Amino acid sequence: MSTVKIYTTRFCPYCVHAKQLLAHKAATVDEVAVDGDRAMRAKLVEMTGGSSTVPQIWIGDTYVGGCDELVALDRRGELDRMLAAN
Ligand SMILES: N[C@@H](CCC(=O)N[C@@H](CS)C(=O)NCC(=O)O)C(=O)O
Repeated sequence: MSTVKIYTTRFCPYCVHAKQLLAHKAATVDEVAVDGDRAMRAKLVEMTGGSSTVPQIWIGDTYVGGCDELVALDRRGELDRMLAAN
C-alpha cells in the first residue's frame, strides 16, 4: 500500500476533510504540519509547481494536489487503486 504524504496546518478545514477521507480509506498517512514554517511553505510552492495552499498531498511519488483533487480522485474511482499500489 502506498504511503500518503500530506502537508497540513492546524486550523484548516480542507486538511481535516482530506485526512478524514484518508482515514476512512485506512490509508497509511505521513502528516507534516507546516504551521508557521515559512521556509517549508515556500519549498512546498516549489515542490507543487506553484500551489500555496494546504493541504498538499502525494500518494507514493505521485503528486495529487489539494483536498479537492483528492476528493475528485475518489469520485472517479481512482483513489483506492492508487492507495493499493506499491
Ligand atoms: N482547493 C484547495 C483549497 C485549500 C485552501 O484554501 N486551504 C486554505 C486553508 S484551509 C489555505 O491554504 N489558505 C491559504 C493559507 O493558509 O496560506 C484544496 O482543495 O485543497
